[in-house]
Amino acid sequence: MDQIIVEDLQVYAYHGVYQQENEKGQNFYVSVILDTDTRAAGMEDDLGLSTNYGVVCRFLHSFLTEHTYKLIETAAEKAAEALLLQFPHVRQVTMELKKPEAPIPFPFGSVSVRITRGWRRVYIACGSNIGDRRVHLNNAVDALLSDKKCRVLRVSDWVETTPYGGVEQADFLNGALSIETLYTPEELLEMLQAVEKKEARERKERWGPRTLDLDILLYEGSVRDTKLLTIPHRDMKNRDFVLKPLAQIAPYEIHPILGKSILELLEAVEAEGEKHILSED
Ligand code: A4P
Ligand code: MG
Repeated sequence: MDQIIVEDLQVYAYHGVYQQENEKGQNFYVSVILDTDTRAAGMEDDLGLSTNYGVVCRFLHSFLTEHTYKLIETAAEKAAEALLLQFPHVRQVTMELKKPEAPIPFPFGSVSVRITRGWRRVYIACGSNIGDRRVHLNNAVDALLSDKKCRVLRVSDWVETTPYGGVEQADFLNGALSIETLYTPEELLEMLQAVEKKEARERKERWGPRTLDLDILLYEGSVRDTKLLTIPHRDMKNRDFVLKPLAQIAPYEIHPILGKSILELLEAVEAEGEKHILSED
């Protein structure tokens, strides 16, 4: 991806653990690498199609002087997030915040933190089989739409499906969404669980009935398997009710472990897997 780079913008600010630093202040130097597509602006010679680096510098300068944090880690974290929320064409930012006058009792060049943060593409499965299922699913979409750290890109049609997993229960309404998010996978899981909770989800029985289930299917090519999270979703390849809506919004997305597209996985389950789809919305 193209980059716009600012090096060592000087900002007199008040970040520090010591009270004296917060009162007297000192010089900080901030560098940013903005990942953003500059092609259209470059071809048209039109600043309106790009991200104005002058405005970025003014924004960073104001942000770092108007807020005071103990740690440069926090100052960088908050400034990077504010920048990503403020400038819609910036997909990722690498920020280095230097503190050359840091209170270190030895001669040194500078001390700094460097972090990379950005919008990550995520696919989410949603399902409901209690109450007004359509309302629960729509409320989930609305919750994501109103969260500033998420941008909803696409929402599939809802599909009516028979229960999978052997528990006798009512039919489901299922769907899939694509979003871009600033949340890490763990933060996103926590946020989705809060949305489930708001829809009065009770966790009783594994694979049992639920007002709303929100599962992370894919998180920007990431693979992880911890006690809390398995990404990609452990069982997605066996579920037509996940793959069918997902194929509608992301047919050529590649499963990072199986190395197959969502469309290929759907075709495989349609050919020889369990069939749970009753009708499309
Ligand atoms: N967890 C691990 N990985 C993930 C992930 N990628 N996304 C952990 C979300 N959560 C993940 O989930 C249990 C724990 O899984 C979470 O605390 C999280 O740390 P849960 O939602 O609390 O419990 P659950 O719903 O009983 O388990 P799970 O795994 O979500 O159930 P499934 O496998 O989704 O099955 N039939 C049809 N037709 N349509 C359905 O939507 N859904 C289920 C639920 C069964 N049959 C169905 C459907
Ligand atoms: Mg779940």
